[in-house]
Amino acid sequence: MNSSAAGPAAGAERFQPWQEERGRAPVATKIVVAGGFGVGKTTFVGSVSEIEPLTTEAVMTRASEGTDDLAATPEKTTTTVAMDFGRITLDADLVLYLFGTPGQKRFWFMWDDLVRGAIGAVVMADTRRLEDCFPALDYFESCDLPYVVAVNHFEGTAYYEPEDVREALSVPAGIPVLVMDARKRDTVVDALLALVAHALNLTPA
Ligand SMILES: Nc1nc2c(ncn2[C@@H]2O[C@H](COP(=O)(O)OP(=O)(O)O)[C@@H](O)[C@H]2O)c(=O)[nH]1
Ligand SMILES: [Mg+2]
Repeated sequence: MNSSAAGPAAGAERFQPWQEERGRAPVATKIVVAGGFGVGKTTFVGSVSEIEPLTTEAVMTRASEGTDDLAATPEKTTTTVAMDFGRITLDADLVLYLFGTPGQKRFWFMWDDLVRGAIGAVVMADTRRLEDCFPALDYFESCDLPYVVAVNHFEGTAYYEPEDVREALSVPAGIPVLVMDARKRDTVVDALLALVAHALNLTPA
């Protein structure tokens, strides 16, 4: 008979209530995760995604050595060729789809498509090379997309207070700046909650 009736099929426990109850439509939102090469975007999406994150990491070849800046992350041997994609259910009815931007300049043409329909963006920053997130900050300022700045603090590196980072990046007051660790789920969730709250604040009721 139906042998699977005895219990959930393997993997079924990963289904969310909104996936199983007919007639229940979650609010699905799109969020962009941006920042310089090696700042931790793929790690960020991977830490919280409840689906196997779709990532298009490719082993870096000598061909990209001159193109991708490896000075700060010499241990990095893969690179995101196109983008990361993941999903997280924050609340029973709030589902976030995360889209990591490709960091390299040669993929910037994709950004206009990527931000379409997004409610906001997380701009990741590494205090060892803050300037890497300027293009993302400029981009979201210019298209008026709500964003928060998430400093991915690599342990063993100097710690800077959010307000110091705000000043260094000239991030306007009112835009959340927080320090997190892309490998720690709870801090990634905090960054996403800060963005959702910030985006809702900016949306006229
Ligand atoms: N120590 C430490 N390593 C990290 C952290 N976030 C990312 N990494 C590592 O830094 C490298 C670059 O991260 P990745 O997510 O691939 O960066 P991306 O290019 O922005 O997608 C990887 O080897 C990660 O494992 C962090 O918070 N602390
Ligand atoms: Mg990546």
